[in-house]
Amino acid sequence: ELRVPFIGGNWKMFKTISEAKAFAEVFREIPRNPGVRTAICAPFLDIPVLTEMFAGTDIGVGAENVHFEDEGAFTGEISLPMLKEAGVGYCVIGHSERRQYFNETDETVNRKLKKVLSESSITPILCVGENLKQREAGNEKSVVSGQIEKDFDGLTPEQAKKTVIAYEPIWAIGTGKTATPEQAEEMCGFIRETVKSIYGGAVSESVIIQYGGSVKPKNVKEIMAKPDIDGALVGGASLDPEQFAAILNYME
Ligand code: G2H
Repeated sequence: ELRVPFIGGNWKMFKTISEAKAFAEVFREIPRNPGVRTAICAPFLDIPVLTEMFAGTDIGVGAENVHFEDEGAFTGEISLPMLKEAGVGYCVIGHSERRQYFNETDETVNRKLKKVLSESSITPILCVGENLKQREAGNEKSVVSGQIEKDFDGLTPEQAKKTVIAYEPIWAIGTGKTATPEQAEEMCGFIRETVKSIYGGAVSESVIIQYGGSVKPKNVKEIMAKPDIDGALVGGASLDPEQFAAILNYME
């Protein structure tokens, strides 16, 4: 298969170290479909315990953010060398919550993407998506293609290919309002077209595009059946090991 399904968890600001450990103890023992790639993106403090608990398994560990400088007077930030030494395989970049509450812009997202792709083998998970107002005005496509163009600015085709894109309509995040599988597919297909217009078909056909926004065990199968949706980024439902495993085992 050209694109291996990839379903990631995004814990956001949930779980202390001991809670992360308790999750990992249960989660790593649950049988999972080996044909679905997975990773847990977690708060920085939880990363060491997760990499230790998941060593020797096929469960990846990711961060939820990174700074674009190596080091410096940036109180409260975490750099790429720090993530590399911690052994993370993934890093969420540009989540809508960071864009909304922490001043993340397409420019900082672009700098972070370039940094991660040029100086590490960490897989970035780039989040894009429109808000309710933009969708109601019929602007969702121009908003999302604008984000892709700016966030990918200056990336080589090889770098673009390695980037996982998560389409997360902001109006469907943590609201219990899922985009319909048709709406999600339409936008993921449009994202693939946008990538094609910049980098050509070889890149667009191999780039992994996830859908994110209230993905649950009950709706994942229908979402994953869509041809341009290669995976999911799961927030709330990734906090419970049984629920997250049920999502990963959507084919059963
Ligand atoms: C969207 C998603 C995970 P949730 O932010 O990135 O969260 O599944 O809770 O809507």
